[in-house]
Amino acid sequence: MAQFEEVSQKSAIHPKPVGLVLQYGTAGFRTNSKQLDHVMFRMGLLATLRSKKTKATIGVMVTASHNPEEDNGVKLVDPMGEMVTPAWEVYATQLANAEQEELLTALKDVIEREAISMAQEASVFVGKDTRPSSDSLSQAVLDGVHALGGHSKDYGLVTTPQLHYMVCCQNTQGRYGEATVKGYYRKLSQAFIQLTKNVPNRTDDQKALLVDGANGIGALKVCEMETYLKNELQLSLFNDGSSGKLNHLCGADYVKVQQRAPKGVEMTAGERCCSYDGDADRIVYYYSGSAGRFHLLDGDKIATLISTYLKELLTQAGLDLQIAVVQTAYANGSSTQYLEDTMKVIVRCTKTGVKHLHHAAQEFDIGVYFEANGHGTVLFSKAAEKKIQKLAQDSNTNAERRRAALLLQNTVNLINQTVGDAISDMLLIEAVLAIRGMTVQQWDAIYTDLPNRQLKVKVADRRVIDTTDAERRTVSPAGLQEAIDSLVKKYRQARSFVRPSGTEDVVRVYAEADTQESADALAHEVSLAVYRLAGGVGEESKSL
Ligand code: G16
Repeated sequence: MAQFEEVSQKSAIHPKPVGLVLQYGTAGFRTNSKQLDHVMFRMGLLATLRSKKTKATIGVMVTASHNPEEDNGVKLVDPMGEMVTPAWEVYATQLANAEQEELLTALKDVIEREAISMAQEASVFVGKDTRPSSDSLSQAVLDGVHALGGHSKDYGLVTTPQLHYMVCCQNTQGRYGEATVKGYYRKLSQAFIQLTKNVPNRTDDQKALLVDGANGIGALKVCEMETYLKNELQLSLFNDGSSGKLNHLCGADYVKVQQRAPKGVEMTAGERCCSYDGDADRIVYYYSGSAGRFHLLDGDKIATLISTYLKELLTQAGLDLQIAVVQTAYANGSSTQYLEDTMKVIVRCTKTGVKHLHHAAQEFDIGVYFEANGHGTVLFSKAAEKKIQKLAQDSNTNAERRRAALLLQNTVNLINQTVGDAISDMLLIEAVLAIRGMTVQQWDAIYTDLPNRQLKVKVADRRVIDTTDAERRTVSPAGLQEAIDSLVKKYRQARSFVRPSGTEDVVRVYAEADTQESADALAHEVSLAVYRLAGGVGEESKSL
């Protein structure tokens, strides 16, 4: 077939280094950008096959998100804007790792196993972040799409959640929104203005927010959006990419892991600040207390704020919809306790990776999911959306119920339900704080985090660590879980777990306890156990 000849010829321009094997990680392939050209070409091929199979548009985002600038990676987006289905992750791995002369066989194998009609048209949307390597790597994706005769739309520089949004808009024939960046700005800003317009006496101070753009794509995009917000939000942007390096000493991951303010953000006591990550799918908030103490409001605090707000509106609207919060093992113990015991909402724990949280959240009328690192969103079932809409349009209902239903309706419109979205989450948080008349300090005071610490350990092969129970316990290497258990017993209110990262070549260690000293000591001791029992290399442990 001519298509296969074309693939053969074009793949020679994107050759695979012999013997290189890459794993499909937490959010796709991710490694040094120099190793990724062939992977990108092949993901272009795979996205085209996935499009033929689903008869829908598929997305490919070139980004390594929170990783350092020299890395890159790829995220695949399924028809409704969600991460690609796990069965196809297996194909992605097979294609990425097939030696040059085996590529066609691997490709034909996918076609056969999925019974794909090659006559079917295909459409792929492509986006990229601001890394220097993203230009040529996204071109490699496009080459892959075209080699199999697929149609492509290159959105160029967009945030990851913007690309997810475009795919969903396209496949819902515009019902979710218009598949353009302007359409995205218009939908979100209109919802934000609707939500905040009736809030009395919002002062300039209340409208002010400091934003750390991580020197990445989020900085560019939030600037573009600002005019649409009509001064209802007054942003001061730092780390806008004009001088600093992507994610270096800034961005959501740095702030969360280091528990300190990013470089370059000039904040005064009590000012609300937030940080995006490198592709703007995560956000964390923070402020400096009166004694100069740094206060972090991470994904857990965001989930609590949003679920409290939604629960209150549901009660006011008299709507009987089940609300649940989905977290991972990284969720601070205090947040889980508050959600279960005080708020009385259902809490679920899944493995790390938004695909797992997203899936679990789909089981409820309203599923709020957030990883502690700030990656998350809210999902509304179709039935829940219909009930909200019906009530919002019902002129016979009483004013209070109707007001609550209208707020819920605009909240649905403000949320990017396809994936975590720093810009959409930021607008939602700002709207909730305004509507509830809350300061960042009041939000922070909802519950007090248990002191915690995250470390990274380098091991020869992180796959030696195998976990169970949503990554809260290890099953291998032998003796590691026992070692963790006995270390945890030494401290009060303590918990610790380890897991291999799916985005970096490290093992992650998490510990929490009643004091910061104890959390630090526990994390350190657990790191040493990992180093000893899981084949540590180089420095024993480090926090970045
Ligand atoms: C990705 C995933 C997140 C995950 C993070 C860290 O985020 O989308 O779900 O929490 O990696 O994963 P790991 O601990 O396995 O390295 P991002 O923002 O880097 O794409």
